[in-house]
Amino acid sequence: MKHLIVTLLFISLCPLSVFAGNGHELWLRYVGVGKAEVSVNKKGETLKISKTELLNFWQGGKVKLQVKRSNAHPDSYTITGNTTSGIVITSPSEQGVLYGTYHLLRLQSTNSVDGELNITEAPSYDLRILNHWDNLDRTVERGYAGHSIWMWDELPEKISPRYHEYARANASIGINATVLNNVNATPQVLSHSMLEKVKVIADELRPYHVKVFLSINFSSPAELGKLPTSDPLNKQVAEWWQKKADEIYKLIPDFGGFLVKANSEGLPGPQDFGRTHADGANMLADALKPHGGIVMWRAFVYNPSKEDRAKQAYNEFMPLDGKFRDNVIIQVKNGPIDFQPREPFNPLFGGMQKTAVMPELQITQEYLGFSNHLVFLASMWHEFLTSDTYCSGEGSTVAKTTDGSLFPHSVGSAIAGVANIGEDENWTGHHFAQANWYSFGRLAWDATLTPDEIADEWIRQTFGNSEELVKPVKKLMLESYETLVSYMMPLGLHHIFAWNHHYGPEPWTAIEGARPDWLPSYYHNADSVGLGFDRTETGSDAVVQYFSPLKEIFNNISTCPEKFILWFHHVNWTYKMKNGRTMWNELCYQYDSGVKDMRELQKIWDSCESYVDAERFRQVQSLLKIQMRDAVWWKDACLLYFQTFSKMPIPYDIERPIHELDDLKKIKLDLKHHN
Ligand code: BDP
Repeated sequence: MKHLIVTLLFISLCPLSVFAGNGHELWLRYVGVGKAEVSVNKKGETLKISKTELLNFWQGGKVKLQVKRSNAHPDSYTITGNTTSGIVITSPSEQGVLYGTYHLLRLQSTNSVDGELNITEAPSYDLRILNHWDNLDRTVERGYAGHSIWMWDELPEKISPRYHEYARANASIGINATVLNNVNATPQVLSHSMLEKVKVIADELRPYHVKVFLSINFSSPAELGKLPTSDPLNKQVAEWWQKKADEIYKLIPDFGGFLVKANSEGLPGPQDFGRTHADGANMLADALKPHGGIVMWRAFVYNPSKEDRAKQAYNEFMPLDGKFRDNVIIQVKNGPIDFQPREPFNPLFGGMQKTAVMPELQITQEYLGFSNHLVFLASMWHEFLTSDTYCSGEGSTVAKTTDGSLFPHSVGSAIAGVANIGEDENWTGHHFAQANWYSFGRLAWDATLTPDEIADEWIRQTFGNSEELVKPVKKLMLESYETLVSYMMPLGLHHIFAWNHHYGPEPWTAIEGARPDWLPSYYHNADSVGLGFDRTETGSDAVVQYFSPLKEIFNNISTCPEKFILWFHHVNWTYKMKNGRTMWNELCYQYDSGVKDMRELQKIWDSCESYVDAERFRQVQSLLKIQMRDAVWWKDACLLYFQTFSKMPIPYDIERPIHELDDLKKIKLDLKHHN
């Protein structure tokens, strides 16, 4: 009984802790009632939010919030003072004060409010944007957390409380924009009735300074406007877009602009009319320009052709460098193929210098175990952002080529993340997938943060500050990415999934008449000699797209980093790796270490049982079992299949396969569940 009373008391004191176990509060699990006195120097919706958050949750005394004009970045802020004499948050803008407010609350939640504060922060990227791949029927392409949070059927009349919660979560990590709908966009999204719904969402997100964008379909003038063509150089077409832009901005004065997937995977685009990507992007940019909107034009283009798929985006876009309007940004996926577990960076980073380029990361785990696998993506993104392109000598990291430091563009800098958010109670399906949403926001704000720093603050806010918990969970998170790469696609292997889903291993898939570049053998090239894609000078010559000395480093099998060796080389089964093993043996040991490390990660999580609420503990525990089984499945499938080419034994000191290849080949996933 005593226990019950204490619990009830606790719950009534901490309204946000009622759902302690379901994860709905994300990292915003502020406990206790605020004891603050908060003053503001201005009126404003956003400032009011800052004030309320602090009144509700800040335990440390006086806080002064001030918007003060300056030449600093509009989103920047300073936090000074201490809990005795009071704290001052200053920014040139209301949103900057809001970011400072969440920073202060983060310090509180992570037990880091210490002595005199003297913090100055400014974002790495101006535009920190989520891309939802949400369809208007509320299905989510590559979404693994339930249906879309956008309730189009109920809008504009009914407003889900989720919009406001979503805006708050994003603002708390500095995300300041969102594309509401799928890049595979239907023209209907621009119909007037849809725009009225979009307006309501925009109104809900605005106080948190989250700007709304839409993905558009390039054929909209013909399909929605009933024009005879959607040719970007046709006057009527350009006028149609201008009118559409006027209509949008009348409803949403601060609308951000368009995201465009054109001439990609069967979608329409300017090339249907013999025009270039620049013609298409510029026409849209001209329509948005008077309203201050921008175009994010995607470089994810490839066609079945003799040319290596990894080279195609670069070949298509490099000749257009400098030909885009100043309110166009080219949105480029981190790797040259497609969000694989590990890819080298796309050479358009550093390559395109006269046009603004923004990275597109995939937060949703399309190729990394959906919402079943625990993988901390800050590790992958850190590797990507700190990769040296050498485009302006040593130290020209991908981050520097895109954040405006090497190539400033008037449109500003931007970074996008494909959202992993759905209507699941915990937003992301897996509790640890919340950490990937969190990491995207934090890295977009500060691209120099390390995975260790991000994991540390996320764990403390999400699970608590006990060192007995923080230490092991951090280890689990920091090792998860390498573990996944090892059991799925080590040494630079890529795209060895079935062609119609991206979950389990199917390196053997052969479908008559299928596009070769959608089949695994296109990528792994297993034969009696070896394994891997020859992208050297004497192969597809993809290496030529990189700057020296990287080009030479990748081109030479003895200097190519082994994590990419099968990406750039067709390697003999008996090739001697740096550790003296044959390539075949190393492949086996890599898969085996993935499986072994997974077993360790399971143990680590179990050891945390007494520090985590039962609900979250059990859910993660049961997903780790699935992940463990999947790891063995990947290892057995890939080793047994590649062994039919290498004809070499699996080293005797590693775990024996527990499946038969023929049985594995019979597994056909229920796509309704997985896709
Ligand atoms: C691929 C996805 C597909 C997306 C496409 C894209 O499988 O669903 O539409 O990328 O990014 O990875 O456009």
